[in-house]
Amino acid sequence: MQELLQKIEERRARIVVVGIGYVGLPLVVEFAKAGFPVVGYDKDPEKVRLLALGESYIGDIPSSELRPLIDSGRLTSSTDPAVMDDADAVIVCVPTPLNKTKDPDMRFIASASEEIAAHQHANMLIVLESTTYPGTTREVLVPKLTRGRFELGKDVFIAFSPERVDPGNATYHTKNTPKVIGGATPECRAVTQALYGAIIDTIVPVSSTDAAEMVKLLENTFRAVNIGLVNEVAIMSRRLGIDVWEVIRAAASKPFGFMPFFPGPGLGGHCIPIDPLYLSWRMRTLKYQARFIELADTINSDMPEYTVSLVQEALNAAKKAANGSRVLVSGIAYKRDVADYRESPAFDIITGLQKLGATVDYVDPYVKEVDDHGVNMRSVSTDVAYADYDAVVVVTDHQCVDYARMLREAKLVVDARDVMRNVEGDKSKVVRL
Ligand code: SAJ
Repeated sequence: MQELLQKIEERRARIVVVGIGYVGLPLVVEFAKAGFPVVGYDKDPEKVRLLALGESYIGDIPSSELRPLIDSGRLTSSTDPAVMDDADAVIVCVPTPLNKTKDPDMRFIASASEEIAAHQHANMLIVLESTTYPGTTREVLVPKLTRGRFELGKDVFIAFSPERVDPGNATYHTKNTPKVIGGATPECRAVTQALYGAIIDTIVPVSSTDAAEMVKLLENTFRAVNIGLVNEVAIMSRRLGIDVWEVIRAAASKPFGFMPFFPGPGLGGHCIPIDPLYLSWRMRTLKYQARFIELADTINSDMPEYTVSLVQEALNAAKKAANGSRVLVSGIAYKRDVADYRESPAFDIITGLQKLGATVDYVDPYVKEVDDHGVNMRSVSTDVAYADYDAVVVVTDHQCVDYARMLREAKLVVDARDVMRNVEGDKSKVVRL
């Protein structure tokens, strides 16, 4: 352990980050900036090629930050797992999606741990950052990475440390976001704390890898359940003839004991709709039903269909059938000001409108084309003539869109993000969630 601590102290520890996506890339940058020799390892040759050229493919990381690190030789990339042969620390940042039956898909974690085991040597630190169910590190990684070859806390160190990347967040980045760390043993936690302490301002140690795994799931379940709550409050408010957006903003004036969440057309991204289901799945194996998680998932998953029904109602009020109408979806990214469209509710909204017989286009300044969830389309031009459509539905509230022009030109706007609240104009043609 001392030898490893020494290497970390002297910034000589060789670090391999497995998976250089929106979590792994900022990590390799921070470690390289701190002076460590770092390899970004990924199965995707395109990411490896772009990183080697110092060309960023993640919105939050400018290429200008990558190039000097590549030129210095401290940061390299590879598709060859053999780079782990002389790694002192391996950090796993691979996806943890759900499969078709909404159960955890552990394929990427299993493959990464197999590869680490195949290239493992004494005195390695392995940290799992991928969001997963409590018990994964202890039940999957520890057996595979000790297996009678290495002794935990002596010549192999294993920990879990959840990622807390918020894509598009201009304030919080890897370095200034506190990092929770749980070690498989106290020695494992000490080594992990030393490593992350070299690049992150605040470290938050917890007592076990299970606790650290649960911290992350609580964080994201907290969001999913509260978003599900306000989505249901939106449905209730509409039936009561109350403006839910006004109510939430007024409730947010309470300086304590309240945190505003806002309704929307559904829950997107590869974290919030997915991570809580890792916890509810785990609880089912223990014969316990995680009711809040499942209820929130039901409500959040119904929001795209609810949004489609609002469009249909609004067209009907204008004496138009959805069937044969032309509808423009404004925004296909899963949240504002990002180009990521994974699990975006826009897909179900588009296919739902098409099932009603509407002709649907989408416009998104960040997403030129999509081929996902049964939708294969190109964005129309951002100077689209809104008047060409019978209805425009705002699904993503990108800040760069000219909503005043949309309000002037559109015949009808279904506003699922309250973007029209402060826009001057004829609000009689706006239907709000
Ligand atoms: N959403 C709502 N209403 C809200 C907030 C969000 O409908 O009040 C929707 C968004 O439009 C989006 C989805 O929920 O479709 C998720 O949004 P998000 O703001 O949680 O953003 P993510 O998924 O990119 O990132 C979250 C992180 N976000 C914040 O903390 C603000 C954070 O929870 C995690 O670090 C990250 O997931 C992760 O990787 O787990």
